[in-house]
Amino acid sequence: MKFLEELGIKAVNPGISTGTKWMQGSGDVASFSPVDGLLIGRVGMAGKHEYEEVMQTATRAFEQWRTVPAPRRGEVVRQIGAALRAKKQALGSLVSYEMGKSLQEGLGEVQEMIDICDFAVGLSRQLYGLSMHSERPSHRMYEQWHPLGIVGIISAFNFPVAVWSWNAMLAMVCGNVCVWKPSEKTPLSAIACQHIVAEVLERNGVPEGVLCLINGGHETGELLAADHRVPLVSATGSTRMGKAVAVTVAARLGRCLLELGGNNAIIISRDADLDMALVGSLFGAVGTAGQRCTTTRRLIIHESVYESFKAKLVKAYGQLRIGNPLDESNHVGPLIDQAAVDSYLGAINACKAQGGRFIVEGGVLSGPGYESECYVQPCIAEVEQDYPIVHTETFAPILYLMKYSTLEEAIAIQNNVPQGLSSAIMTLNLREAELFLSAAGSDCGIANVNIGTSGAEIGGAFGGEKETGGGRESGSDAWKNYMRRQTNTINYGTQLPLAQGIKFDV
Ligand code: UN1
Repeated sequence: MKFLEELGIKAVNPGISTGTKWMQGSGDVASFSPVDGLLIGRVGMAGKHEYEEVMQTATRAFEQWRTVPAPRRGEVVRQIGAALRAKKQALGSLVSYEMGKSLQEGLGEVQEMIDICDFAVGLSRQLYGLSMHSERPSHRMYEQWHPLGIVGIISAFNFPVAVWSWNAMLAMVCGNVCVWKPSEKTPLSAIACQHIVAEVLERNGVPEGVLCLINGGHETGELLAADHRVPLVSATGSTRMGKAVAVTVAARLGRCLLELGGNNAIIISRDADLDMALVGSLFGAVGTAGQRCTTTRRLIIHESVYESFKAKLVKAYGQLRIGNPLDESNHVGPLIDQAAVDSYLGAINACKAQGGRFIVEGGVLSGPGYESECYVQPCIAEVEQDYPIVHTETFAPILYLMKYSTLEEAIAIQNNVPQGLSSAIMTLNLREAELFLSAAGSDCGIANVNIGTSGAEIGGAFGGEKETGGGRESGSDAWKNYMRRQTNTINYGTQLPLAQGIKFDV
């Protein structure tokens, strides 16, 4: 395939890099495409030796990189953005082929990378601290932000490149160095990114160790979490993984930035524009084959519009085209692998056992075009809010419908799950919208009005509460997570008065 060549992907690829230099690594992992089931390439995996080599190189690189002025660091990120623009089509195609999302979404993911580069470049001339008024004469007090050191980035298969860039581009302008452990399910997309940035690093004489890539198994993630040389571990993935990382990092009082599971709902009010609600629900539920952490998993629908909206939804599901995501006429691609198909089937069975009624049946698709056996039918079940399955995140296109009569009840249902990432209300009623956004409303990190739950812009802080982990990445002031705050008090007078008026004369 032409895009593989353009991105420097070979049949066998070294899996570890400190920037421009590569190490093969010991064993290897094979990356199969869920699109057609074919082997795309093999990738070397890090053992303890390569891990140590990377950490030592990164430690040395930090000593230099932290002294480079932030706008200079921003200039390197600007060039990374330009390199990504040039490779957008190829990288978007690889993401689509290796992960299985539609080409439009693959390209959209690369666009998020480009956008965060632009954002980080602007930030590189800001990173503002505050100044305060000292209570003492001839004193000045302010705060400034310094880089942390090595930032460990653990990313998931569903956004195999964008989530890395949200972390790495911010961390980099802040003066940190990064060690990225991508998902074992999408190692080639990560390698392609590393090739793209390597050229920029080389051209700018950026020290080896500033942007490192370390393909490895879960033990590599465990090493990062336990390593006292890594002051911040930013991890995206399941709540189970996040809890394990959090415990290990907390035991050494390191910092974590967690972006974990979601169980996102849209409330569809009787005052909703139902056509708009349909578009938001449909893309939210079946886009990326239900494998976004922001995927719409629950619809909480007002009883007066329940039947009419259900009919619209069922009709729209009937028109979905499921197939090769690189073919732009298809809406839904495959799940990532067999394990994902198994958990999809498991959730459907559990839902039925708990009393769920499927109004659009699920199932695994077979026949020409579906040889990888990873293509599934997006499905819809009518449920009660207290079914255990409705409180679980299944990374697949299964949508649960529930009915409500008062908005307070709908908000309670929406909040009554362990996860707290994204939420939305579809309404043209101002009172409803404002109640939903108020302190008595949604308990999620993201709450939208007349927009679905997925597809957040990079300019906002991205992340959620409760079992979603509490972290915020990407826009707004998320950069502060990648820096340490220092409070400075300077005395330019001839006396040394103590704070709080304390006298200490001898
Ligand atoms: C994720 O699924 O891990 O809001 C990230 C969205 C995307 C990011 C999702 N911008 O759906």
